[in-house]
Amino acid sequence: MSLIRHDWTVDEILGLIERPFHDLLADAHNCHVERFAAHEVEAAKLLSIKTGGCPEDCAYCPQSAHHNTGLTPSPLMDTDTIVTAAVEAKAEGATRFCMGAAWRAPSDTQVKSVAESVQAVGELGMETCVTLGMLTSDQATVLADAGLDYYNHNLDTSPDFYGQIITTRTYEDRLETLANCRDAGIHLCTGGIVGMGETRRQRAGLLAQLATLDPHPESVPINLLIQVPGTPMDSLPEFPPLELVRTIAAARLTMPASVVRLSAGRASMSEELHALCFHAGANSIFLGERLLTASNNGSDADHEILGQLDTALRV
Ligand code: SAM
Ligand code: DTB
Ligand code: SF4
Repeated sequence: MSLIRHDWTVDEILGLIERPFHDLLADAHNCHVERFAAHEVEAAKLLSIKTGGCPEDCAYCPQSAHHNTGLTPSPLMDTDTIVTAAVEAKAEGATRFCMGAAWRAPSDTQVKSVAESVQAVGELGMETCVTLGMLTSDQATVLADAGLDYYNHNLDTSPDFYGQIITTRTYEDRLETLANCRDAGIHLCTGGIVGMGETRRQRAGLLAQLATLDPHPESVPINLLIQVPGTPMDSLPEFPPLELVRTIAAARLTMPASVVRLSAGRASMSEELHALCFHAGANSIFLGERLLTASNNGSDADHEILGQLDTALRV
């Protein structure tokens, strides 16, 4: 059984990413099947509960008020509307419901309102996840008391590339929010984005940050940048698909017990790329036509792909 380690270095992870492709994939797959069923993926469903108008300047994000992406902002949804969407998500096969808000940091009143929704969604028998921006420890406790299972807060990239992507909040701020959630007893969902022009070493740098958290994040989303017109990242070169596979394999090998989610960007991925990512250790997806604001693969395409791979949604 592969060891759970928290002392990974950037060089060591870069060495993994650069291994001969088939050796890397074989090791990652063997590591995957030690702890997970190879023919099963977790299904989560996203809902944007507060959309757009965000004061942060994240260069990739269609919801930042700094970019003109033509998005119509909308205020925080009420609990009834959220629960209706969660009931639908459950019927589609999702076991986790993830609620996302385009905030830099919520107010205590906003956290209280989201906590009510978390409790109501939890009562449906679904796992709950929210992503609301920076949280204080008191706010994390309010959400934990409402039964929140996961908090999603991505590190996004390596510390040395981060400043080129976001200037309105620091890497340290992000680590502090993660620590506040961990201390409140909430599981962590944290990962990043590939395809933003980072180097291989910087992808290794992101994984090194995640894999030296102790304990490891329970859930690690790997997003492929969706290039949204109107953001400063709307005309970058296409990310080489096999680099995504290498990144997922390295995530699997460095965090053997974590669920690795093939997150944003699946709508532009071929069946073959999906297959390689699952083989390399990805075992979670977002279901449905929409992520927060961007398009997702859609259930027909997903049924087709999962069927061909003899893979089922985890129930
Ligand atoms: N505002 C909160 C925050 O940033 O912490 C929560 C919502 S934010 C949209 C959640 C995550 O979505 C970001 O951290 C980023 O990793 C991912 N994301 C946003 N736009 C993306 C894009 N165009 N392509 C890929 N991932 C994206
Ligand atoms: C994560 O890592 N990816 C999801 C979720 N966590 C919140 C969000 C992807 C957002 C893609 C762009 C959009 O839909 O606006
Ligand atoms: Fe705001 Fe989150 Fe988008 Fe950054 S990623 S602009 S914090 S919604």
